Amino acid sequence: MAKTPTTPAAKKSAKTSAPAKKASAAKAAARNTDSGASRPEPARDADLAAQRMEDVQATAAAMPFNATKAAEHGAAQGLEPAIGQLVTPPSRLATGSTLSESQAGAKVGTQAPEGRNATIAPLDRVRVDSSGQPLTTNQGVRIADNQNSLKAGTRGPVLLEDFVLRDKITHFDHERIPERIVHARGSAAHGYFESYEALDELTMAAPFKAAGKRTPVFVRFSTVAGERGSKDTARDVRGFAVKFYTDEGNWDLVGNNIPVFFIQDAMKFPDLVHAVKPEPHHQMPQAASAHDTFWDFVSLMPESTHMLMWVMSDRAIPRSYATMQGFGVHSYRMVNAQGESVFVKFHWNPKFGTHSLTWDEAVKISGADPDYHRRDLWERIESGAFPEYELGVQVFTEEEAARFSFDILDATKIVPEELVPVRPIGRMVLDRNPDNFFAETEQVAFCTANIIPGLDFSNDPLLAGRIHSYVDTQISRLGGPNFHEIPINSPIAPVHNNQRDGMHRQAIHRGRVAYEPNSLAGGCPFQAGAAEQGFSSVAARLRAREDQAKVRAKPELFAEHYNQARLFYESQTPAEQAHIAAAFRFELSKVTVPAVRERMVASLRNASQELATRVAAGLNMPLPEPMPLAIARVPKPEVKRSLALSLMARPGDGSVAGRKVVLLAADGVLGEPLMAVHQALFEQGAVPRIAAPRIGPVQTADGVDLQADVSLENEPGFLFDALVLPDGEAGVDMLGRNGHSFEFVRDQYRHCKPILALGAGEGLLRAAGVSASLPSGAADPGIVIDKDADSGVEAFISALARHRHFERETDPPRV
Ligand code: HDE
Repeated sequence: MAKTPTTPAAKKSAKTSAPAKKASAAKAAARNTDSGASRPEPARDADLAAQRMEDVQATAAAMPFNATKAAEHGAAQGLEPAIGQLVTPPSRLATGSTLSESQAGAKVGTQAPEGRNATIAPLDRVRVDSSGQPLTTNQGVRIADNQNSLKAGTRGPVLLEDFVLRDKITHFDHERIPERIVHARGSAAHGYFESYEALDELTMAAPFKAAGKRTPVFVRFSTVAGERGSKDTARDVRGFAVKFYTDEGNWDLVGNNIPVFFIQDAMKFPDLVHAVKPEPHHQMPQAASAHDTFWDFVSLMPESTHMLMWVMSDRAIPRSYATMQGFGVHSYRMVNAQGESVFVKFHWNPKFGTHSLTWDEAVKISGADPDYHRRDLWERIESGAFPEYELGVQVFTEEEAARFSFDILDATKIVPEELVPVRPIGRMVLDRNPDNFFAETEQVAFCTANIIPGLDFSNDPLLAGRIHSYVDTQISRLGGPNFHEIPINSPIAPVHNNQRDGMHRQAIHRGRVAYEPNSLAGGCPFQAGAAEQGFSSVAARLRAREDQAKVRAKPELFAEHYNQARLFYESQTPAEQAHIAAAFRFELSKVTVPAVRERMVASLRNASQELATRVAAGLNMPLPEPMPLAIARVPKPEVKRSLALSLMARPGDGSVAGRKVVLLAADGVLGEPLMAVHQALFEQGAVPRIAAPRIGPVQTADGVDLQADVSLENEPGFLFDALVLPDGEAGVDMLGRNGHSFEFVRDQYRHCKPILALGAGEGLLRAAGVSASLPSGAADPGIVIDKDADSGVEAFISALARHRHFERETDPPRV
């Protein structure tokens, strides 16, 4: 029973009106976090809590039932998913986490601008510049003394309370993260992709929506087998991974510089990697396939033969990341707005041409400069010789694919360009180096699963394994599931979902709703459906020729292992074929078990009798019987020779931009002609460097001011693309008394690179035992002798543009 009010305050309240009582009841109720009235009373006035309660009720009530539930069922919905149900709340109060978000502060700000996720946006939001700033701890406390730890007396023990020391050392102790399982060694750059045209008929993918449209990219190049600190010039496949930050989400095209792979099914990937990595008992050799376990494995896996041809070719020792091709490897799909799809294979073709090293050169470089490719990429970008690649696609239909003599789901096969030409669709320019290697290059996480509307996968079983593997591996490498929020990985497209928590979460989600369907957030974030360009998988799939039962087996055509290995070998120039034979000879000679060697040569017989014979002769062993084939009836290949497969098919745009040329000097050389060559090279975008016995001033015979920026010992000659020998008797004489000079000349010669000899400099050629004539007796086009030291530079620059002069090559080398 209600008591009669007795106090004056109680008496006053008893006199207030009924609506006022209701309002205050509603206001009081609105201040609780549990249990609400069965029907909340409206109490709108200036009371925020009550307003929120009312607006929440209105938002939820606008969704009396799940109106899209019915549309979740049936095949038709799978093709055209419905858009999620959403209502607009009467105010933002309804969806906020807290009424106190209006309390502004220097740290908290106020509230998230509507519909915004601040963890995406240009990287400027996380760049740090410390100019003019005092040193602080990670908590922002200024550090008075960064030299001494806190001690009890100058000679006393260090105190545990020294949080400044502990802040510094603790962070340092955890600076390293696990390296990538494969592709640990890499280098990366920012740039953009520019579409040549709108590709509406093929795809609705964002980067291809209009001619000239630019999409930011981050590209990481890598070797596969070596550890993070291993040499760049190992014989290995190179990773070519491109992250497109499109306005419809991130698309990662995670490819290699070789268009095929060793294996056909993800099930074999750990075996392959265990076989090629350093042998587990003694952890040798580093970054090399020339050892027993690799050749044991691949000789038992004849499907790897095609890939082996590429890996034993000069493709596996590129001159620069800027001079190698890239490939998506698998067949992918492009899908247009009408839902029609075609198969595509992606190709990146370098503007500067495809140039490689020679093996002897690669081995020497790995000692003198293990960062050779990393340095080259960095220096090219710093000097404006931006690496550029044209993107092309081979487009073919499901019906065409069904008629090919090989299976397009088999990653050990290419689609020859003679069968399906490459259509250029855009270009990519790498024009900005990262600010910080760790934050960007090391923390970038590529994933084949990152695709966007307009693209889709094929049923390639190798690709399927990759779609799983890449995200999975980052969870331990980058320490949890929120690596997509690390700035280099975050998209520029908006990110809104109900995923929450996990290690190192950055986003602070506003509101209490983290599920869908919901009515309390007005249904947001809502299912995009087909109408809002949500990603839908292509319904059409290559129909399996067998029945649809679950099965662990390969399609029949996967059993054909040699047609394309043969195609590759027979499409090479004689010099390239000789390099392939020499590489097999070298690698197999490193094997300690003769049976493995024999097995590999037996397999090679099926690809090329001629190659197998050469390799066997090189290993001083009899030719073994050919390995039995895994297929009963070998399909006839459509193409027997494909010029596109030779490195020589892409000499480049004729420029010498980014090429490094060394000009030898010593006291007594003539400075004038040397500097004329220097200037001509520099004007063409090449990078000339003056090398002398010691760095610093060179006393030239003609008084020209010359400074050596390289010494003969600190940058050996094989690091350069070309060599210039100076004029001036006294200087040449001095160089002739320095053994390093001969190494410069001999290495340049042996590696088939151009040499320009100015005037008396010709004497150094002779002294080093180098002939200006080819073995055939004709003049060597890569050796320019400029007797008067005034006219040879043009011929030299065009010899440099050609890169290598294999006409002079002999096996074994003459010099
Ligand atoms: Fe990878 N690969 N891979 N791979 N791969 C990785 O992912 C994997 C394959 C390639 O610069 C890992 O983030 C499986 C083919 C590149 O960060 C890992 C299979 C091709 C990069 C992984 C393959 C590639 C990787 C290691 C067989 C060429 C470096 C760290 C099913 C088309 C990306 C990481 C970068 C890296 C798995 C085969 C290219 C372990 C399971 C084929 C360029 O997830």
